[in-house]
Amino acid sequence: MKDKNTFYITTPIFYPNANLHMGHAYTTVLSDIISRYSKLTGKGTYFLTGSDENAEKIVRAAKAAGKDTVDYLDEITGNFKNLFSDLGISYDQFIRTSDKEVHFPGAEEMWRRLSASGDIEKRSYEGLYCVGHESFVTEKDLDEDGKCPDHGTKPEVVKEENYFFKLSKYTDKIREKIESGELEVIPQSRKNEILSVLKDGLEDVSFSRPADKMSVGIPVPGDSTQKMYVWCDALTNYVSALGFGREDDELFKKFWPADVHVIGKDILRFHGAIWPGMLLSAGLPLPRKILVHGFIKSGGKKMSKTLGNVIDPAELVKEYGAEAVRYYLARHISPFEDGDITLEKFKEVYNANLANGLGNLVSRVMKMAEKHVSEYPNISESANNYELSKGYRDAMEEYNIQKASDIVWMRISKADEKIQETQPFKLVKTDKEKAVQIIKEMVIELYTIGRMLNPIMPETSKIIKEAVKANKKPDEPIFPRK
Ligand code: ME8
Repeated sequence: MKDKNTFYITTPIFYPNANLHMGHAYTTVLSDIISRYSKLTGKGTYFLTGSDENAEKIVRAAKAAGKDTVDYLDEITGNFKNLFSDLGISYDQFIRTSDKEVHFPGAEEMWRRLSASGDIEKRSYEGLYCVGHESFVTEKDLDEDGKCPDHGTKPEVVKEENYFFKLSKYTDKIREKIESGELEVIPQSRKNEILSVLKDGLEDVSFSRPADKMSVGIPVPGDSTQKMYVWCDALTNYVSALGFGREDDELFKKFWPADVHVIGKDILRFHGAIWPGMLLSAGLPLPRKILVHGFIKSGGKKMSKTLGNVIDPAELVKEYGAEAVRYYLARHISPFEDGDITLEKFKEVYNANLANGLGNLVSRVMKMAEKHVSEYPNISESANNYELSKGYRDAMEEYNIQKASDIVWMRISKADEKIQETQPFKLVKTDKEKAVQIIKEMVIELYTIGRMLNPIMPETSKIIKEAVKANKKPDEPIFPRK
């Protein structure tokens, strides 16, 4: 039985057919903030991310790059990890679904369970397969030229023998779980969306492909002529990473079910329908929540190489630093709706809210403290008691990172206003005692701001707390003007 004081959070496993872009960075930073917050509240927290490697599109991308698939995968997943490290992502595990020791046993065990429940059946199938989506599509999903509107390519006509997963029989149960909130889909608009899919009834899904047509993939247990459909094995990563299907399954016992799967709106159907269906069939508990965020655009348009509006998170980190990128994603993108980023907007908010707002406050307050206060104020902080303002905690617990960040910046502006109003740097000449008292209060407020920033901007939080403890202004501006 899972302990209440544990917390398991996941991101989607990303396809390593190209480097990660701003959208992937968003999902991961959002999850990292939630995970860090959970750790600060004293919960035993496990944060999983990784890469989805048994997909046909990866083999094609490797070919196009003139590289061997394994080398290509190592290179791209290496880039993923470098970006995560640059962004200060503190994951506990990075799962690679090509890992035969970590992932395969769980995927095989899942298959065996679905099969034992009588939910796997061989059928002959004819359909349209979009490699971009790694999914069968129907005519109504295509544009007037018969192309996939998301990928601009014609799907392949596939006629073959497949194993099917009898998802249709779970429609009602899944709907019940989502309606009752036992499986919570956040926000409400996404809950409505998945409920309307469920209302139409779910169709059975093709869950395998002939092995000779697939260069990668996990062989179907008991039938080596077939390989598992990539989404069947990909979704299972959330349990295989914890040891499901292996002997060393302590993490699985400790952390499953997931407290929250963080995903983008593009993969809601997989997580809100197929995954719960698989878990019900396998006799496993369902995740508690699915947090579905929107898409990030640039200047109101989808980021695309042709439009030249793609923003590379690695480049942005190089220019402004990870903390600034985390700031932007936390405060200027809603976790529940589509968001937007342009280089102009980034620079503008960087200068206004980091160079001026926060950076300026830190140097003003610490300059006064260094000069006029002889010892740093007595600040107590217990690690397991993340007692900060209720509004902030509620926002964090609702995963409303944007609101939590707004609350921090509201305090930053209030602190600025207080300095303007009380002018302790002048008051010190006429009423030293009062001035010192105000400066001490400002230092304590700065420390609280530093603590609130911990999950959002961990390095900045550390710098602020250290400055307060040393009673010293940081040598360099934390956020130099750009
Ligand atoms: O779908 N804005 O992987 P993927 C915000 N391997 N987020 C975005 C985004 C954008 N413009 N574009 C992508 C897959 N994302 C599967 C997942 S999980 C068992 C398997 C984010 O590499 C968002 O989280 O295509 C989206 O759901 C995910 O990247 C898709 O990543």
